[in-house]
Amino acid sequence: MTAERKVETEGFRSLPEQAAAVLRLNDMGGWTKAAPALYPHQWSWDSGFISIGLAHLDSGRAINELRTLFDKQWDSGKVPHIVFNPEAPPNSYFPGPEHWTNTGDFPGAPPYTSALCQPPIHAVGAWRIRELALERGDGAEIGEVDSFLAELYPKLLAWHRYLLTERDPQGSGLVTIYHPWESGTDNSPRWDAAMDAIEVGEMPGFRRRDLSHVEDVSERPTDGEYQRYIWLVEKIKRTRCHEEELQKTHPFRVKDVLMSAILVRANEVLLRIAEVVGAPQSERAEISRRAELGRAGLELCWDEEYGLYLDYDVVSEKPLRSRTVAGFGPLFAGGTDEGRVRRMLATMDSRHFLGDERLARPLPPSTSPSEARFHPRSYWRGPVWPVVSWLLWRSLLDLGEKSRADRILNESLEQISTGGFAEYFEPFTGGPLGSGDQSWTAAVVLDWCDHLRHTTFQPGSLRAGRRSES
Ligand code: 2M8
Repeated sequence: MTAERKVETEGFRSLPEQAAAVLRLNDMGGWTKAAPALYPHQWSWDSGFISIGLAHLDSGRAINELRTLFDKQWDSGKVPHIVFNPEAPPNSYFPGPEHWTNTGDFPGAPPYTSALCQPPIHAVGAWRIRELALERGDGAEIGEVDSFLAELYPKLLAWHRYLLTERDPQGSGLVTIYHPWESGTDNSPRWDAAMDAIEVGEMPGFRRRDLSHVEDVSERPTDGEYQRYIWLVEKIKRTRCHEEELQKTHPFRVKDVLMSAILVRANEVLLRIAEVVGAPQSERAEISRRAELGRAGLELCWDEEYGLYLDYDVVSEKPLRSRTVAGFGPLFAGGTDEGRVRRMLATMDSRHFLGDERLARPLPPSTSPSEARFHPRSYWRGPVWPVVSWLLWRSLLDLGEKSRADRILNESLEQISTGGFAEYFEPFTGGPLGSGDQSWTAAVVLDWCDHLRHTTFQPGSLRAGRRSES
């Protein structure tokens, strides 16, 4: 990284430095490994968040993070969920490029990419790069960012179009995913009912590579889950990722509320980018329509009993009933009616989430501890993920829920000060889990610390009162 900027904050003085060091550690020149060993490639939504972190340090490098990813965009507009590093040691990650486009079986796909995708946070990252450049007020930097936005805009448009055409033949405004890996919340109970219904057929044997990178295998998905993950990969490969066929026959087709909500916000941001780059009115109208359609689709996923939004299983034609943090996703989209926002906040405060007395800190667990398949150490089945806390923090700030937002920021920074830049944290002990030095954890810390510099909020001041608030 070049010409790194320093971000100073009062209460968590050394955190920005440490966060920058994590991003430096994982920096591969024009892109960033998601984590030093467990994830030795470029992941799509990780890079979106990483661009937000880098925007605080070096906007040129932040630009390159997104540029490298979008260089590998498929002809269809899809942004692959992994861009593989051709120089990574063979077998350092499973399934690697030899299972995906390097087989030559996927039309319109660059080599060294996977055939899946992930939530479209990229426009949000690109816009953050611009916001920070504007704040600094350096004309040359702003010019560089704006010409990058002009380069990125058609790619973002193609990406968002893909998600609401190929991935939404129903025209519902909601994105269909083909694999839990596309949601980014891999083994969340969100997917249990849909995954339980899948019968695994004949396929070549495989060896997992992830388990050697964690202290305790209960922190990762089970072998049974991996069997299904790899079976779904196999099914996608057998169609050569033919979207129409997948939309008819694939055994896992789910409307993902979190991904769809992120897309709504990404479309709102894309509209602003369209204005900056002077895009035609017809495209602006198309983007607005898509954001509106997304909002309308999300409202149909509301569950009155849970006070949350639920994913929808296209195969069984049923909502997927589980209490997970993804159910708050529409807060990130914004524009939800006031009554439903109040209900969601009540759900967040209830014993199902922050009101659970066993929590070490009032931070949202990925899965409600009251869910039957909750597990405090297992990946997306319970642990607290800083990157998800950032999504909620951002949503709460936009809603004007400042004290709730401040509390998430403060508790998250305290947790990371103590436990390091972990991938996720045990909700009852607060201990770090998964990979250390996780890039997106560092990225959101940089954004939080920068926010602290601009507010009157005193870090640490909310801690004493937290029990009575929850
Ligand atoms: C995790 O997912 C990958 C598969 O894509 C894995 O478990 O190997 C998820 O946490 C996902 O959200 C994240 O993007 C990725 C890299 O951090 O790791």
